[in-house]
Amino acid sequence: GFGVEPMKAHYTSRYACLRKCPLICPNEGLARQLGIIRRSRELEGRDSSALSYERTISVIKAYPYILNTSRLTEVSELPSIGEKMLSKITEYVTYGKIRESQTIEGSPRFQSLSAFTTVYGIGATTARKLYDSFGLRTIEDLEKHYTSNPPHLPRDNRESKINTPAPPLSIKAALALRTDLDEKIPRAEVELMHDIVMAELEKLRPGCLSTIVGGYRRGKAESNDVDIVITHSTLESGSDQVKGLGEQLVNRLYACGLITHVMHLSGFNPPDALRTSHWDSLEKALTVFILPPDAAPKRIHRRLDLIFAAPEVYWTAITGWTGSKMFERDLRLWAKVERGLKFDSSGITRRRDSKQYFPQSEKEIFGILGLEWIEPNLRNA
Ligand code: DCP
Ligand code: MG
Repeated sequence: GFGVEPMKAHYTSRYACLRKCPLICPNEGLARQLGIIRRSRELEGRDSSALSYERTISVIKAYPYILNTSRLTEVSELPSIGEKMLSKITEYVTYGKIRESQTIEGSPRFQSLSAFTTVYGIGATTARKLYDSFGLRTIEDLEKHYTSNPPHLPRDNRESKINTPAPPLSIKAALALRTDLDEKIPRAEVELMHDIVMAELEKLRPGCLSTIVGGYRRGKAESNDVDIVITHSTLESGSDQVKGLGEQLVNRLYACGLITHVMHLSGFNPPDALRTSHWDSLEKALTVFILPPDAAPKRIHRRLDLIFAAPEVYWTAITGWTGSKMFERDLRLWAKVERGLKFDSSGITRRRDSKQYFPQSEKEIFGILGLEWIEPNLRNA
């Protein structure tokens, strides 16, 4: 550490990593309405406006009181809440709804773009192209388009370099899996998937350690995918051992029918549209998983992300993949601006002399960063 007291968390902090943010907040309705505008900005490619909304929503989610007119002055003094955001909040507090959110929700364009981006591999840019240049409006239009025009697919993941026998997820395949991948994963199934993956890994390499991260670790009742960080005490960093373990596990899971597709397998970052958030240099496999026939009455394809880390960076990997995205973004920002440190899932480095830290617990990570420890359940910024 720095010999200084860690900064105390408070809902008025500028940094999401210093705000305790529960899964369900007292102002969910407002957060939801603002979320519609944020989503629309994102779909329209207005990224900086989308980020402003995201920041405001994050601050609202940490605000511990039910908002009403008498609290508007206090809210106007919270970080990230400028005049425009305050007027939307005032509108919500006064009328119980925000006109712009309602207009967006009812707009056919918003509905089409939202539907298109539920297909894995179709990001906002591709969705707009399909809508504007190809005149597509519905998922059925999309199905026709991708069946009749295979050589001209405006795919966001066309650069994927796959080095396993498992097939990549083409837009056509993603369309077929859309209803599956759209279904949320209950916690019990997240745990079952984890146990099945780890049982296979145990046969390959006994004694691996793993943690389920992502929304599951933050307490979400249902997840969109399963994220697992994996290490082994004997893995040497800087060698090809971590990469090798990842490839072996993916090959094995594919061979026994548990993995059906591999969208990405490497320490390099995938093409932009696969993920919009920050990327680290850890080995990762982004896959589609299906439970074995005897494990589930109803088998649904699920998104499964496996992250492989050397033991030194196991805990930074866990912290970096627990999220939320906003919490992670501000963890990096805080470390850089306030502490002269570079934080990401693959480690912590002091900028002035490149000194590296290898914390062995999450509490140690928060200590090095000079932050009060916040439990995963309260990282839903
Ligand atoms: N993450 C990050 N930087 C990376 C990789 C991941 O900040 N290089 C974080 C963001 C997410 C978490 O890791 O909080 C996992 O990403 P998901 O997209 O899976 O999101 P969640 O798990 O939070 O929610 P869900 O999967 O239910 O949508
Ligand atoms: Mg997840």
